Parts: sequence; C-alpha cells; structure tokens
Amino acid sequence: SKKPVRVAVTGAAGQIGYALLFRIASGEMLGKDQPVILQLLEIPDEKAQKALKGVMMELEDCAFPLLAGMEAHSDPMTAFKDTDYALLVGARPRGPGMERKDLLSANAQIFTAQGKALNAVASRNVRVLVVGNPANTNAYIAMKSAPDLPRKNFTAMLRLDHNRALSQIAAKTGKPVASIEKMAVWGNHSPTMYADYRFATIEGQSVKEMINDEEWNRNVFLPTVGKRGAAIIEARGLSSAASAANAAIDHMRDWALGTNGKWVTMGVPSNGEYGIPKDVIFGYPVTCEGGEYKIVEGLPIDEFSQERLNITLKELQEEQDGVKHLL
Ligand code: NAX
Repeated sequence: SKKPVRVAVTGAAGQIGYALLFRIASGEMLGKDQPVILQLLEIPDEKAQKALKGVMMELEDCAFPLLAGMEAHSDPMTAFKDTDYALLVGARPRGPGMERKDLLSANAQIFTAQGKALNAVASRNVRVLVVGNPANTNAYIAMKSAPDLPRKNFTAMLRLDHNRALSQIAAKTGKPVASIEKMAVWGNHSPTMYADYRFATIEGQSVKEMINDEEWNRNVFLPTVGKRGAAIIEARGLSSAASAANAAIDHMRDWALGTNGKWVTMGVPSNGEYGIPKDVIFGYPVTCEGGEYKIVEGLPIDEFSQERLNITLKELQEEQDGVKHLL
C-alpha cells in the first residue's frame, strides 16, 4: 500500500475546515488508496484550540481507514513540517469598520509568516492552495515569502467561481453540469472575476451559440456568478462553506491526479500569459497531468474580454501595491 502523505490545513476549526477535513480523510482529495496524515493549524487562542480538538475527536470517531495520523498545531513552523500539501484556509475576516487596507495588512502578516514557515520546513515540492481571502493576494504574499520553493506551487482558489459558472450554464441550457467542457474564469477571486463561456462546449456544440444572448451574459450571468458569495451570505447568514470546501477538494484532486485533458480554473502565478505581468496570481483555464498544471494558451481575447481582464488585473495590482511595503 502507498506511503502516507502529509496534508496541512490552516483554519482547521473554522466552517470550511469542518466541511473539508472529513473529505480529505476519506480519500476524496488524493484518492481512495492514498493514506494521509493531517497537520492541523489553528490560532493559539484557547477556544480555537479546544474547538480543533473537538473536530479531531470527530475525525477519530469516523475511523477512516486512510487517516494515518493527525496533529494539532498553533505554530506554522511545526504545522508545515515536511508537508506535501498545504491548504491555507484560515485568514483574518473583515471586522466591523475595518478598511480594505487593514484587512490586506492583517492578512499580509499571516501569509508572510506562513510563507516563511513553508519555505523553512515543508517538503521541497509542497503544493499550496490558498483559500483564505483575499485569496490571490494572500497566495502572492506566501509565494514571495518562500523564495526557496517553486513559484508554480503556489495557487489560489478560483474553483468555486468555476463551479458556480458551470451550474449557471447547466441551468440556462438545461444540460447536465458534467456535459460542459472548456469553461474559464479569469483573474481575481472577487466580483471582478471574468467567467468566460466563449470556448465552452456541450456535446461538441458551442455554448455561446446555444445561448446566443449577449445581454444575458453581461447582465445576468456575469453578475450572478460574481455576486454569488454575497447572495449565499444573504440567504444563509454565513459565508459559503460546504461549496468552498468542495471546490478546494476539486482543485487539489485535479492538480494531484490530473484532469484527462479537461479544463479547470486555477489561480496561478503568471509567466506573462495573456499579457498578465509575471508573478500576479491570476485565474486561468488550465489542464493538469502528472501532478502539474498547464495554462491553456493561445485563446483569442476579444475587446469585451480584454476590458474584463484589465479590470480584474487592475484590482489585483492595487492589492499587491497595498502590501508591497510589507514584503
Ligand atoms: P471561519 O471564520 O469559520 O474559520 C476561519 C478559521 O481560521 C478560524 O477558526 C480562525 O481561528 C482560523 N484562523 C485565523 N487566522 C489563522 C491563522 N493565522 N492561522 C491558522 N488559523 C487561523 O471562516 P471560513 O468560513 O472557514 O472561511 C475561511 C476563509 O475562506 C475566509 O478568509 C473566507 O473569506 C475564505 N473563502 C474563500 C473562498 C474562495 O473561493 N477562495 C470562498 C469561501 C470563503 O469565503
């Protein structure tokens, strides 16, 4: 049987953590034959550590055959030791009256420290997914704080946006969600993201031609996908958790096990693709094979799409500017 791999998860006692850990331990992320050791990080706060212990008691009570070990940590320097995968979920939420720049700098401190810890103690090929918001910029900070690790191994989660776009297209066309191929979401995980179905197909047919309604694209589809997070908060009184955890599982599973040529969306450091400056963590359509992702290149960008790319890039660059004095 396979040797266990180490999976670090931060914010492990939070809402997303609660929807995520049981699925990792059951093999849904890395395969039903892959034992895992969970290295769980929470803030040192007594309540958070106690809640984490409670979650670990429940994990024990599942008696998962693939759960080869489990640790609770309050310091990233121990939590990330030798880890093969790191899911950085914990972040500082925006409190009442907190300005955007305060949020950015509070998170910059967290992700600088976690990037440095990964750099110091993680596996040299650790694969990192940042879920905690602002996810793209937090991933950028962690990457910049870990100069000895491959840049390409730092990614941000846009998969929830991708999955939301798929389900809107399925509803609009009346076709099964699994029949949709070649969806793309560009840019920042924020309402400026550009969900793009120009290349999408269903059973070989163009989705754009099937829908044939540019007004719907601009005035219904894009705002619905872009504001879906806010709509969930409005309905549930809490932010997306199970769907976010599901997207994190999808992202890591596809990265580790491959997509068989299918497109998915990942936030990854640019190497200049589509004119995005190097190192900006940007949502791109990718395919995955052999544990590596590859950006889908050469897609035509029309005038409307270029405008949308410019808007989301501008927001990402403003976020980067807001933290550059801290790096
Ligand atoms: P919760 O507030 O329920 O849980 C967060 C947990 O992280 C808390 O238990 C907290 O103690 C812990 N934490 C905070 N700072 C930490 C640190 N420095 N080290 C370790 N743990 C730390 O939030 P939850 O609903 O689980 O959401 C977590 C993050 O995901 C938030 O930043 C949220 O904005 C973000 N999201 C990102 C999404 C995406 O698509 N990229 C979608 C869902 C979600 O909104």
